[in-house]
Amino acid sequence: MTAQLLTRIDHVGIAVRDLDASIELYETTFGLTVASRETNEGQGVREAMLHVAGPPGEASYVQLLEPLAADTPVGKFLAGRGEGVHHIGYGVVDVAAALAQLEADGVRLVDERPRHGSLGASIAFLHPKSVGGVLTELVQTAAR
Ligand code: V0V
Ligand code: CO
Repeated sequence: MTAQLLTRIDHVGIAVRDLDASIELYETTFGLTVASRETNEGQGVREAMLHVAGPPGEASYVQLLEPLAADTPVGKFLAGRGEGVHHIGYGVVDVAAALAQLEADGVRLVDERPRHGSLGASIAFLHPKSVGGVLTELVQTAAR
């Protein structure tokens, strides 16, 4: 048996064409509140985290992602599939340790090392071809 790596659902990442319009949609439809807005050049996105549940460090969010350019992961996704669910971000205790274990288990990694993510988190992506077609993100939240 494999020890449980995923501790919770941190966020659902949704590819959108217009970040401001999508924030407005989630605010007015569901009453959600924006917890953060960031531009992440390394990931090629402008994004917002809308809080759904839980206290900081254990919270879950909807992450709305607008591409900075066509030739970025979210830009290519929008061109190929249109707006919709782009990835799932799961909480892990230690993202570097999780990557090492998954790589040893033969899972295809997108990121060999953790990257900078929203709200100060350390993140890393697993390739959708290794996870049943789902782009999967590991999230280690910032130490409080
Ligand atoms: C592509 N594919 C996907 C997919 N994107 N499948 C499921 N979900 C997705 N989101 C499939 C695509 O349909 C193709 O399948 C195949 O992968 C190759 O697609 P491609 O368009 O040629 O794309 P690639 O290979 O150039 O790039 C795909 C990967 C890329 C997954 C490697 O999107 C990537 O590096 N993603 C990780 C970074 C990222 O997504 N950043 C934005 C979020 P077929 O047609 O061959 O079957 S940033 C974020 O979440 C942050 C900052 C945060 O949470 O804090
Ligand atoms: Co994400």
